[in-house]
Amino acid sequence: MRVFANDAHRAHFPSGEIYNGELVRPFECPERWDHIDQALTAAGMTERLDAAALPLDDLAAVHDPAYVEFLDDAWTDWTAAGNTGDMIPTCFPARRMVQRIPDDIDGRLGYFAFAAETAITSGTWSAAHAAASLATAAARSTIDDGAPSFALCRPPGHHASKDFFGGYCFINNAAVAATTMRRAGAERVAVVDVDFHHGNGTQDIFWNRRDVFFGSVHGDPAHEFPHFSGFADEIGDGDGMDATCNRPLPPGTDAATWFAALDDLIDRAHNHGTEALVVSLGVDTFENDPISSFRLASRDFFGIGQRLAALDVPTVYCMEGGYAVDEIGTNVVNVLHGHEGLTHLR
Ligand code: 7XA
Ligand code: ZN
Repeated sequence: MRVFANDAHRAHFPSGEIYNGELVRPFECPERWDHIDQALTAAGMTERLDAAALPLDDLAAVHDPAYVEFLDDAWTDWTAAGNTGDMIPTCFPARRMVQRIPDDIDGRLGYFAFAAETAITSGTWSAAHAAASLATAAARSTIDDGAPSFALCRPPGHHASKDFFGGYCFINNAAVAATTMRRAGAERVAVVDVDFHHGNGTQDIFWNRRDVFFGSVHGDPAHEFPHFSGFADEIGDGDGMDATCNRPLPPGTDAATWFAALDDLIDRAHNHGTEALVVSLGVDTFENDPISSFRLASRDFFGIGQRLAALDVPTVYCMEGGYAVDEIGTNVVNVLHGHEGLTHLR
């Protein structure tokens, strides 16, 4: 497994996250990356491949240019307005309000956000841009020779939509990887999202597209974040009708039920004619994850990689969520080992 990773992610670490009515240390923290990095090394995956900075114009296939420009300028505009703390959105364009980009930076912050737990800091844009660059490089290398890759993206990406951020995500790394694979010649690409949370951003980006299948197994939005996306009756629209497949599952779901849903998604991806695969790899389905409620054990993560490898197409894994920091590395390595047919238990 080729690993694409660099230290650029460290520039992004907000000082707090609003969680259950309190300002807490963010669950999405740099130590997550460190533990994955260490586990990869311990498992013999010692090489780290870097990526050239992705030209901003290349993001236009995934994100609205006005949104990219907002992210690029956000910290400068925020501090120019006299602010010194992190950028936390607090005012959003809800139903029947005017959907117009405000002049004021506080207004623009709410316009381009969908949730308030995710703050922007001085280094957020450079880290998010670097993560998308890693996803691009991983996708290119995998399309070039067919060998699987893992992009150790931080911040994650699957909640980032065409024009809004939230859920710890700013640029949709998986969508950028899928677009790279399409441009490199794969006629049909699938994004399979195994994170505990629904990948609302990826779904939105490919909603009307037939060439990119999106399948997700996740916590039922009736109970779980992102609350307003990921229901089973969301199936795409227009040319993309039936190219989106959601399998929401209830809190407490066990491994057997979860894997039955994953098998279903993989069948759907296969029947869609998938020639290349992007995996939104969240490991917050783990039984001890602090903000999620599924019950996969560490040994179960092998089965994810094994099943996805059975699709037998060029595959790139993009890191998404997972907050049980002590076990995150083992769980990620188990997926990657499963993909490579290595099944010894860790
Ligand atoms: O996959 N997405 C995540 O892991 C982030 C979920 C953010 C939840 C915030 C709930 N207050
Ligand atoms: Zn998640």
